[in-house]
Amino acid sequence: SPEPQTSYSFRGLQISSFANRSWTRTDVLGWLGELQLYTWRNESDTVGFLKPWSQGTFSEQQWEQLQHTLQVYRRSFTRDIWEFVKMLHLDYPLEIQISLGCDLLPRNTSESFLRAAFQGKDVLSFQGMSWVPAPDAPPWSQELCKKLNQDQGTKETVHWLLHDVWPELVRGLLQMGKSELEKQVKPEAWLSSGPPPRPGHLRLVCHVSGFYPKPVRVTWVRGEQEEPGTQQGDVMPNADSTWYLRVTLDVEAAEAAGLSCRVKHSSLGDQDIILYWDGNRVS
Ligand code: ELG
Repeated sequence: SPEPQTSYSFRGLQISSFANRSWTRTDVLGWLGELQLYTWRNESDTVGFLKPWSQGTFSEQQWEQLQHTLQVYRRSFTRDIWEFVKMLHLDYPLEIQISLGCDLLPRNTSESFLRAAFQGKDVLSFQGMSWVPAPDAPPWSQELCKKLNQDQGTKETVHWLLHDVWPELVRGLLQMGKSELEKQVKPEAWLSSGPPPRPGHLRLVCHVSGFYPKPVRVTWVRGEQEEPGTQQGDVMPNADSTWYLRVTLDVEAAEAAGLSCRVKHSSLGDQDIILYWDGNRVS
């Protein structure tokens, strides 16, 4: 059955839109696993906390320093892009997406990355101590990296953020947010029939709702045997930050008796939920 989540990945996502020579905005989101912890909208000078523990174990002063670094970065980034666009003769509008991440690994190690996309396609990443063009990136990406690589100070700052600041922030977040991150909520499950796929057939629907965290396994089984043809839906969000999933199976009406829906989720331990299809039900 799905294990309780033991490793968490931090993701920072930057979305920058440049509509023309003067209109631009940059928004940033920060996620730990499936929880959003930060929002930094273009209109705001400061990074917003979405959880009471978003500061992790950083002191007020450490957080101020990090925020200041990010403020300088956002201003400089915008200026940089305006300059690149002139230098490389690129056309507006343009969309730049930057994603950076940090995964804590066993034995106190961590792995980080930063990559950027231009018009939805990878253009460059930060590797070790330098900017590297993405495979298949446009030729100007070489030129861009060469230019970026001349700024030793910025490379050091990026390295420091990726390899020192972020892992330390994430460690503190795991500590301060422990109870929320390890929260377990049991699913409820029920059966219904959907619109018959064709005459003489039934569509059995197994609904599973209200569970947390997201990983779940729902199958239609006959005895212990998993039924082929099970259709997994997408896991959908409920409004109360739990999840919902439906799993359907089309069968000949005569075959429906003896089928059951089995739900495995970390909150249930080994006690899977098993719901039996009632062959006599009126659908
Ligand atoms: N440097 C000021 O990413 C995602 C976190 C990056 C944090 C970088 C922080 C460093 C910084 O803000 C800018 O540098 C000057 O001041 C520094 C001290 O504050 C140092 O003294 C430094 O030596 C000095 O030059 C600097 O202007 C930097 O270039 C800002 C943007 C860096 C950056 N660029 C970037 C561009 C990243 C990904 C992709 C792209 C281009 C995408 C495609 C374009 C068409």
